[in-house]
Amino acid sequence: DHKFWTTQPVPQLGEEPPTSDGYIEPSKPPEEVRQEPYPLPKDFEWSTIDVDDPVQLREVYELLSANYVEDDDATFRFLYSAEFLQWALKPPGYHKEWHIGVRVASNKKLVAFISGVPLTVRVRENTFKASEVNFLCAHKKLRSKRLAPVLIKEITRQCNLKGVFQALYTAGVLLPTPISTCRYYHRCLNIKKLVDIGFTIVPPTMTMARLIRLNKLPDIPRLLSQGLREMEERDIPKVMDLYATYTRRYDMAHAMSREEIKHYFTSGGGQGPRTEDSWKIPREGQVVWTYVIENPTTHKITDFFSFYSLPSTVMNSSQHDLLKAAYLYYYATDVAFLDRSENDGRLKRRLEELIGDCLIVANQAGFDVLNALSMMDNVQFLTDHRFGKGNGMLNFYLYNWRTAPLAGANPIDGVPAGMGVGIVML
Ligand code: YNC
Ligand code: MG
Repeated sequence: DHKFWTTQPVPQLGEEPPTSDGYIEPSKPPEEVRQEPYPLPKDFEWSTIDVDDPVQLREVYELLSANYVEDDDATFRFLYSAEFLQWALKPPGYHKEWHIGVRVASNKKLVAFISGVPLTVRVRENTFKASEVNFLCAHKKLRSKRLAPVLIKEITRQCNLKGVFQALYTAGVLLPTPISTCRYYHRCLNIKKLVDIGFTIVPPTMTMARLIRLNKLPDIPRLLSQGLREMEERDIPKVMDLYATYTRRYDMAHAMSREEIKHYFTSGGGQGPRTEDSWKIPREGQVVWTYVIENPTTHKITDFFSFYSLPSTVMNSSQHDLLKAAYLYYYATDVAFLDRSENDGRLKRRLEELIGDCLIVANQAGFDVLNALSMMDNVQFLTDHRFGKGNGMLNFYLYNWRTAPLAGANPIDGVPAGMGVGIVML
């Protein structure tokens, strides 16, 4: 029984799916929102984190690197870089009040964190402002002390003070009540290393050499001749249009402004001037990688794809400390805008071409694996591109918003290719 979650404006487990969409609790005017921070256990104090201060950013980085999300077997732990945290926590319109820390009063050590960033989200036919809540973390020594509910209530209060009453979040744990549950898939790139660290195995009916051969990728992207190159600032208006049109196909999408397109696709550490063949140069500290296809004759941007870098600490290998993982981010293609009759398999083929090049680029850049979830249109290419089904699941949640579960997205479980979740959470 969820002592905390039963008190919150979320659909409770086992409730009938709603017949119409809408809020659970009405919004309040700012003066009716609680004005004082929620009380913390004695010996702890609230601390707004200034992520522009390298010292404070470092403190968040260190808290997360030792205490954030691990896989079920405690072999890997997410290692978000300081550059990544800057990028994720400071999108256009961010509020520093939504970067909330908890410190030990006596020595000021940072022991817990939660964050929100603003976004405009569309869920089916409703579009509203919301907060994307992420990086909830309590130090390992402070677990099971009911600190998480206090952090969640405080971030809710801070969102409410800015007039935001809805939120979006993901978690591996099952809470009341997911709008969708996606599975992680993994495309192995560096087979030898992934076997060494126990990320994957050589199946009993195979040899290492054969496994490597089966997963071998070309050195050069196939779509170079069709105009593949890294995205540049001048592409922003065209990518924005393509993104907006393509994401209409999903039940839930992030309505991105021009500034957000710029931020999420062309900023983050390591961004720099592009040269003709810069796709093959891995840049230190780069967080997000975006490629467009510019038709050489019409100069239209017909497609794009992107991925971000999120390594994990390898906790029990004598040979390797770091799993270099790339995660598939957003993509779009104008093939989707064709009539259904004209389209007829062309979308699937185009997505396979795009993701094929995404794999080549990620491999050339030195990533060990490309991860993707069973969301967006991913089910159309996961199997053919040799993504393996992972153990991890990710639940998607909305706070203070009712909607029926989003279309399923797991072909392996016999559900048709989903047009459900269209938002990638970092
Ligand atoms: C979780 N991940 O169920 P009940 S994901 C939400 N998200 O409450 P305690 C969680 N709730 O069931 P611990 C949760 N994990 O009794 C636990 N809970 O009603 C609930 N791990 O609190 C749990 N990061 O403090 C229970 O638990 C209550 O000491 C128990 O702390 C939890 O960022 C945690 O996985 C996660 O650092 C801090 O385990 C700790 O275990 C930890 O006794 C490793 O809490 C890192 C980790 C979570 C990653 C994420 C999204 C968070 C979303 C939070 C919900 C936001 C709602 C919207 C707010 C804004 C609204 C507006 C406007
Ligand atoms: Mg606790």
